[in-house]
Amino acid sequence: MRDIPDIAALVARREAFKSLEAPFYTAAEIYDLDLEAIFGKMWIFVASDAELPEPGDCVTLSVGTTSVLLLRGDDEEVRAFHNVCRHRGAKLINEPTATIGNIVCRYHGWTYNEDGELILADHMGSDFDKDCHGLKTIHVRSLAGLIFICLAETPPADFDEMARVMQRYLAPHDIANCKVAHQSDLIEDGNWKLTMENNRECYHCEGNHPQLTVPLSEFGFGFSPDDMDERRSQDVANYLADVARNHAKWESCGLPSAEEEHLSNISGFRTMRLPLMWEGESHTVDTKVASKKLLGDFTDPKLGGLSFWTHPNSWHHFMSDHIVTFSVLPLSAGRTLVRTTWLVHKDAIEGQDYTLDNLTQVWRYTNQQDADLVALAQLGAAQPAYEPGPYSRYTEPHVEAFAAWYIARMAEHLDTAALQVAAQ
Ligand code: 3BY
Ligand code: FES
Ligand code: FE
Repeated sequence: MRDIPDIAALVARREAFKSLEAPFYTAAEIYDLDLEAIFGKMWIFVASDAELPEPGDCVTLSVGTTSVLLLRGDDEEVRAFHNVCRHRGAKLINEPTATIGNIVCRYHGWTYNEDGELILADHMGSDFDKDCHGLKTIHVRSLAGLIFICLAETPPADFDEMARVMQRYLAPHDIANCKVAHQSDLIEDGNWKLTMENNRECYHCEGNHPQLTVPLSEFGFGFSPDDMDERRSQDVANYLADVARNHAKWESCGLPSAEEEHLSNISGFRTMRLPLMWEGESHTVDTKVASKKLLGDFTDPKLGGLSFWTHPNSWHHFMSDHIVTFSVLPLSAGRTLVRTTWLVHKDAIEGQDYTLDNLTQVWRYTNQQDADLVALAQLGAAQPAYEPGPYSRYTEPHVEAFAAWYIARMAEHLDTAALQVAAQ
């Protein structure tokens, strides 16, 4: 057994542009702290509006040890509650999805309305105060139909900045008029940070994702200047000219496309719209749209791919015909849930406008390939020979942005925790 040095010391001595020390990936103590410092404090992407389209629709999910209940009310707003009865604590909704009127606890029938107020509790006597026993609420925000929650009492205020920038990028894809075509839960045998790090680079793409049309330029070009022979320089120049042409075209029809990078914000994020490889229309194996019913008011299938990445746990790809959202939720130090959801226009008919196989193929394959890579990284991090290795400045700048962001949040959390102890 290796000793785990003091977590504060590990945080303080992290070297920039190197992967993290092993305990960050393997130690149960750091996993517990991640749940407190990151998943307990930051805005976490958990679902989209399309997953609970009607009043009464519920989605439940676990963020670490916390079970969260999302419920759409009669006013169409989504509310989030701790999924725990205020009587003797039974879990209220035990299914991943449900459609309900009020929230009724199965144990002794305590009943809560859509605002979480306790409205019925038999046999509690006339002096019992229902008002003190409402469900505990959780902060929730919808960003153009992407639902984020924050378990902290006071959530990071800079969500507003992300919402302000992203609203106009996402709105044209009209999530409100999408439905879920398919959702998959993949459990990766790796720490959640390895899942995120893997997602923030495409250094591994050429060798591992043969069917992926995501352009390398989303992640930086992936070439160091020393690797740029004449053919590559020409390819990059042609690609940049193509990007400029497409951006001008898309912007002129109301589709924001320019890169926005705010990865050192507390609610850190990045977005850009890029042409797909091979003159593609969508993330499909033949690169054509997967669904004949285009989203929103779109008439042109060739709108590239708008990608949106958020710290600490999500990424999304928006095409002309479908949207794919990814939510990363930690299960233990060495296990992580990646929930992928494919959205199509709500009027698209399966078998007629799209087939599930064609719609999901690229990301089914790619996710499995990424899961295999994450598992290898986890196996390596647990070995005695592992030591933090160097990130490429050219292909892994966003991996560094994620790691630096994570370390900064941990440092803040440990500082606050130390101050709280000192004040006691
Ligand atoms: O999984 C992703 O979204 C990224 C893009 C390509 C592969 N992967 C690192
Ligand atoms: Fe819910 Fe008793 S635990 S009603
Ligand atoms: Fe990948």
